Amino acid sequence: TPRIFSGIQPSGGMTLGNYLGALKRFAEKQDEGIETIYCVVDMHAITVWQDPAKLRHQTREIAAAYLASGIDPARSILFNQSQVSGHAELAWIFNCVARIGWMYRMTQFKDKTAGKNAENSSLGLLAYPSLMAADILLYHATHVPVGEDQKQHLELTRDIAAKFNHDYEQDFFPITEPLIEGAATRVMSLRDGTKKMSKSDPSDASRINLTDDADTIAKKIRKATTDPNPLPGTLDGLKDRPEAKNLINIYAALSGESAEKVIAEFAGAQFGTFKPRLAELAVEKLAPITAEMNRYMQDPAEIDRILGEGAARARAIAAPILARTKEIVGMIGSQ
Ligand code: AQP
Repeated sequence: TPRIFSGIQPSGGMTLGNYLGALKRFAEKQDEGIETIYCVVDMHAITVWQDPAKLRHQTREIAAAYLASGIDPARSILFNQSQVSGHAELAWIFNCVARIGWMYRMTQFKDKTAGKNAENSSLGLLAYPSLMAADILLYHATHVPVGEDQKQHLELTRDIAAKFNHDYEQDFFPITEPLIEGAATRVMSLRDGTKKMSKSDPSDASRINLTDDADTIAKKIRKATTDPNPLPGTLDGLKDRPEAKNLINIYAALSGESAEKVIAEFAGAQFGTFKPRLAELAVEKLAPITAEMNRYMQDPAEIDRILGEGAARARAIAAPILARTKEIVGMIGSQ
């Protein structure tokens, strides 16, 4: 039976990219009646130093974003990663299965160390994909909904599962399938259409945050980098226009229409006409989520209670899988 796992890092506030590429689809999967396990991956966040008070706040904010976008703790498991120690335990075993060279090849590691001395980044940042494999395989998850940017890490999860199964002559870990679908699997920066929209981008103008108010959203879209030409009538005409393509994709994902339909609707329009329409749509779709997030954030104790309860349910699924893994590896245990 299918089981879905996915996570979001509390390394900043949620962006429109996280929402369209991940969160929005998480709720859809839950509503399809599939077993869903969703995590706030705080252990991933500290691969880059986080201020402790901010980390706590951001963890609750990501949990609030999950809840506000329709994740129902009665139907999905919602928890923060560090409360279930099995993630760290399985990650260690995977650190011994995965090869260092696999980690150096990851484009996220290269991007995050670009222009810096990679030798000075944390060992955790390099090993990040091994912990991600543990997150998924600790629950024998079969499907992982993510944005396009995580595709390479998921391939590594499959490689780790396959190597474990091969090294220990077992058919134990499933080979997980990525679920990358929809118009906005890769939302790009509003300042540079070749870079992904990211919560850790130093420029706040590059992204829409789920906590931005209507005026801020409208202003960021108005100021978004674009070329001077009017919109073409077909997707072909967007080929060498990454900024225009990005705004059309965002419109399509928010409205639930196909990008083809959106581009046909705005054929020949100037950005001066299109941008206010996009801003209006973004505000209409995001304002209710922002309001719900704010409502949840009024009661941090309730968020912590939900996370604690989710962690207990996650532990119950993970415990026999972890115990069996250790047994396969040859570790003595009393369970
Ligand atoms: N720009 C994006 N477009 C579509 N999907 C995206 N995701 C992230 N950015 C985009 C998806 O959001 C989920 C959670 O991502 P994450 O928080 O675990 O880390 P990330 O992918 O590294 O996202 P950020 O915002 O860029 O965080 P930082 O800046 O801390 O690295 C994933 O499913 C991801 O695909």
